[in-house]
Amino acid sequence: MRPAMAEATSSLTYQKYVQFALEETRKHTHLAPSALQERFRSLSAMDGRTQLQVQSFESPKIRLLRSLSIEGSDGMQVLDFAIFPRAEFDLPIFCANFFTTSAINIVVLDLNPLHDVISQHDYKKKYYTHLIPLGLKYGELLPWGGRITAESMKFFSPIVIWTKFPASEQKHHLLYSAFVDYLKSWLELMDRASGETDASRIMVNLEAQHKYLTWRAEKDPGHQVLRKLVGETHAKEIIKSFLFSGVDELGSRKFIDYFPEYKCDDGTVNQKRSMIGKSFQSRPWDTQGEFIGDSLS
Ligand code: BLA
Repeated sequence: MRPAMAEATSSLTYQKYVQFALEETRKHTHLAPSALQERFRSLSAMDGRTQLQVQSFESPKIRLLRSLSIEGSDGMQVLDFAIFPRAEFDLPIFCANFFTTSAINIVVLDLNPLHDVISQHDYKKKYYTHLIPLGLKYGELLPWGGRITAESMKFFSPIVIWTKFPASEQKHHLLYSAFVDYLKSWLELMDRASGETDASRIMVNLEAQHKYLTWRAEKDPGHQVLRKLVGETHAKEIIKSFLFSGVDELGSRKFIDYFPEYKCDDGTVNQKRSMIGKSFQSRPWDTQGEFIGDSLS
């Protein structure tokens, strides 16, 4: 039996989120295990104690639903859960990234837009306008987490939940219900989505998803933690072949091709997270979901 203290610190677990997500998604579609599942099933941390768990599936409209959850021996809990649509669909990318230690929770929950929601009004109307009230509700309960880079903002939607909070059971209840509501909303969008047949529009979707994967595979703030847990080589493999699977297959453009401002004189990628250097300290959308922040370039 585990000692009482261990039970107490493990009372928060993101497994519950993953279980809900899989059960709920199965009400809408058939989930077939992805080939990645077998390959990444037995991940283990170098400390011999931290647990890493992965899940990965696909369906007729979903190219990849994948989840990585981590339970550290020191109370660290991580969830990186995403759903990537197939290229025939311009659906948003479902994104839940939660990083928890005994001191702090860092949370991003969003339906990340595949296309620009500031300039492309039709895209915003198609997927977000009806969800603005939901975003406002949770935006108040889980307030803006403070300075965020313009680069990240470009990948966020008007309903993004970006928040930070110290350990709090009440906030975790809220976070769980936000996760439930956002996932249900995404699944309804998926139900309604019909596949694109125009080859050029499929290409545009494909490229947008590839750009997203390229960004996150290079710049995601979680990489450092993963490196510490499983070592440089395994971390790279998890990032490229599991979390952001498709980055080497869906397109041939490289990070510098999409984000040339990061190119150093010697051709390597600048290690800074932000080149634009702007930060958004408060929610840059108004209650109608209109962008009211500084320009993102
Ligand atoms: C911090 N994670 C952050 C921050 C954001 C995100 C915005 C705040 C720091 C910043 O502004 O860069 C998440 N950023 C995102 C997401 C997108 C984005 C989802 O641009 C999507 C486009 N986080 C994880 C995982 C781990 C993790 C799997 O998702 C660990 C394995 C850790 N995130 C983590 C840590 C920090 C963080 C440790 C704080 C440290 C830091 O900022 O470097």
